[in-house]
Amino acid sequence: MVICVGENINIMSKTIGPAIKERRAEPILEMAKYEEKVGIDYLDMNIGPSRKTGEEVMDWLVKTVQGVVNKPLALDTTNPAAMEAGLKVHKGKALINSVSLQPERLEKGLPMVKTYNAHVIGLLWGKEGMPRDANERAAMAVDFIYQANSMGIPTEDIWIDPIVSPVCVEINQVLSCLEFMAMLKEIAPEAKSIVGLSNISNGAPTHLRHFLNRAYLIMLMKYGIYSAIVDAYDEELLAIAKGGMPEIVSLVHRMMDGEEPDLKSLSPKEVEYAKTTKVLLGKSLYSHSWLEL
Ligand code: THG
Repeated sequence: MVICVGENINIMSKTIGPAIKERRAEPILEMAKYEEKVGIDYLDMNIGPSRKTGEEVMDWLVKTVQGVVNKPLALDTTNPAAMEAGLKVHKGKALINSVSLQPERLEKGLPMVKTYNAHVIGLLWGKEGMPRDANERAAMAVDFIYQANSMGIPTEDIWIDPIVSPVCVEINQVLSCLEFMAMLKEIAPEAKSIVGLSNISNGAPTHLRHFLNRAYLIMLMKYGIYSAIVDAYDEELLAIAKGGMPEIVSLVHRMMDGEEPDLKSLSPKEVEYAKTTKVLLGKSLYSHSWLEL
């Protein structure tokens, strides 16, 4: 079972963005109720940097959504004042999305985690930006956990995010996140983990994105991923996250162990997963037409 954080309420969405700006609750509530209905565990409230009106927006959004759905929220903003405004009105234990390893982020973020007794996503983004490989991710995770623990934040409340990048940009980063997931279990077994799953398919043709998202989730599951920020409208993805489709999961995991299945012996759905897994393992080169090759 993978804990699912619904990504759909975000400022970049064509329907939700304007609704947030105009404080129109209806489209947001419709989406929130849908996310709850399909079994989403946390709803991400992504308002972006929202420099000017962040506090007002987050206060309104948290109250509005928790007025109709009985779920904890992930407060997704880089504006610390907006974060705090959301935490003040949130019911239950919130998930702070996120605190990075940049010194000024840690300084403002960690005290809030403590004050509001929240969960926190530890985003592995440091002074020099994004980590380059699994070892840098491991070192940053240890650093984050150490600094949070020193503030009295228990490791169980820390959700480490290795920062997934698009497969069409950098296959080495795709592999490095997988490798890091295996390492995290050794370094800090009590820590939780999370990824922004849809990042993997950013830049891919829209109708093909879910193939990449689903296969990558299965791959991360091999290393015990705890949670993922996901598209709540992808039914097949949610089924996988909740323990369904065991044959497909087994096929992908066997391929990760080196098995090379004969595509002619597979069902059409299995072929989709097998081809996508080969791309995500770096064994075939990504191109927008990878499923047709
Ligand atoms: N880690 C953490 N938080 C995150 C991310 C992460 N928050 C933001 C993002 N990454 C996860 N959320 C999304 C939300 C939407 C999309 C991708 C990731 C997305 N949306 C479509 C698009 O932009 O084309 C559709 C937008 C729409 O709804 O119209 O791809 O990595 N901690």
